[in-house]
Amino acid sequence: LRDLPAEGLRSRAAEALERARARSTVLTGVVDDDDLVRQHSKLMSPLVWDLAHIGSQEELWLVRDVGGREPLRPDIDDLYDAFQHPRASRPSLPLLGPAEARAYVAEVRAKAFDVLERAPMTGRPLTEAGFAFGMITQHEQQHDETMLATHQLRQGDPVLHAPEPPPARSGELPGEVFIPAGSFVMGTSLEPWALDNERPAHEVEVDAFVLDTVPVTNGAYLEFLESGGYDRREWWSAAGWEYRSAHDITAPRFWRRERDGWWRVRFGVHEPVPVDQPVVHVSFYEAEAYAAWAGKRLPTEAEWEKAARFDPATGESRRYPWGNDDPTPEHANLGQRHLSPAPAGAYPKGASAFGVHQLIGDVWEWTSTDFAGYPGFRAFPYREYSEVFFGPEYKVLRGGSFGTDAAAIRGTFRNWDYPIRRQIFSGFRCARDAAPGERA
Ligand code: AVJ
Ligand code: FE
Repeated sequence: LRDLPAEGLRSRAAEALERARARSTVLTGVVDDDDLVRQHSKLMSPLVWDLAHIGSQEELWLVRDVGGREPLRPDIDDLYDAFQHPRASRPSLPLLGPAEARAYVAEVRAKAFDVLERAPMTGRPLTEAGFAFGMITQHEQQHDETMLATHQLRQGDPVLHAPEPPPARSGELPGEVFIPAGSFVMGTSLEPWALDNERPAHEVEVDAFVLDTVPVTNGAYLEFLESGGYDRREWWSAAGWEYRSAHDITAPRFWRRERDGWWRVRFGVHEPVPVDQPVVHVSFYEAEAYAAWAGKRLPTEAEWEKAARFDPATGESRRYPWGNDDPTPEHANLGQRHLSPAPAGAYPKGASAFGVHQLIGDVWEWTSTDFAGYPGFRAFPYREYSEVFFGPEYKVLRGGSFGTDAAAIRGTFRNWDYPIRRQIFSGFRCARDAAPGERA
């Protein structure tokens, strides 16, 4: 991307923006207006808020800032400022209705494309290599994933459809992979559309450790559950036990015990829990309890990124587990191409240099690390993207889910959430310290 001429950057940006809009259009087009304005969960905004908020951010950054154009709707800036109104209160705001919201985002998009045709692709940090366009594309895709999570919370018949994910293709994989001690380069200073919290590249020392080859599957998780894992205090942290008890958490979100075993509801489809798929919709606290039960722990964020990016043959960190090429459907389960995680082992071509599978796509993976800035962090272009969330109350998640678009994920990408959250497409894999003298 860095070496592309301005025209190449413009067409990349245009394609990425169009793809995001096609997805937003599906997510807000398959339900009726009633559904768009309804709040499906206190944790989520009405879909119509996300839609106009997407347009509002695009107006702020592309039309006004990059383009220097006149505001279209300065009167609605506050309504769609996520910091002025918590999600729970958004349905009672005088929001744009569905038709108005659609007209607004279309009008903003037409202006943004006009700006894109003329904007220099260098000269100031915001436009360097088309950054602002990449940032707004990722913002729309992030809200698309949020809207997909809202769809999962919605009651009623299925409205989204997609082919089944591919089957496992790897045969028997080793359960764990050994990662030798040594430093590696974490984060990036080069990736042009990387967001502020992924920067700068910096060297990190990591002790030898062992990481699960694949994310924890429903089948493995069921063993924890069936062995009374949710009722055994010893597996839980103090905060985790308090959360589990206060909310009577007894299984992953959307699971139900029936006469013949465990079933789940997935985008309106009622189905037996598929044992070979990674577990999804678990909180950090459940992940932590499972890991303790398994005699393991969650990986740190640095361990996760080293396993994903470090190539011991060259000593370099790659953009993705499989190398530097952008993701294809052969590499990872991304982009809502399927409406569930794929079975463990379904993406052999996506394995990392160390042989760790499915680090990108399928499920977001909880790490044990609190969200914080890297050494030398500088908020860009606004403190409210990352910096205001730094601190011990948020845990980092890595790797993206089946609902994350390729434009919004890479080996350095960092997500974060409260440890109690599980309406997101969150799963995990376990790690452990290497035993003295161990070498897998
Ligand atoms: C990075 C997913 C935590 O959705 O809260 C969207 C992304 N920031 N609009 C979120 C984001 C501003 C953010 N996460
Ligand atoms: Fe946003």
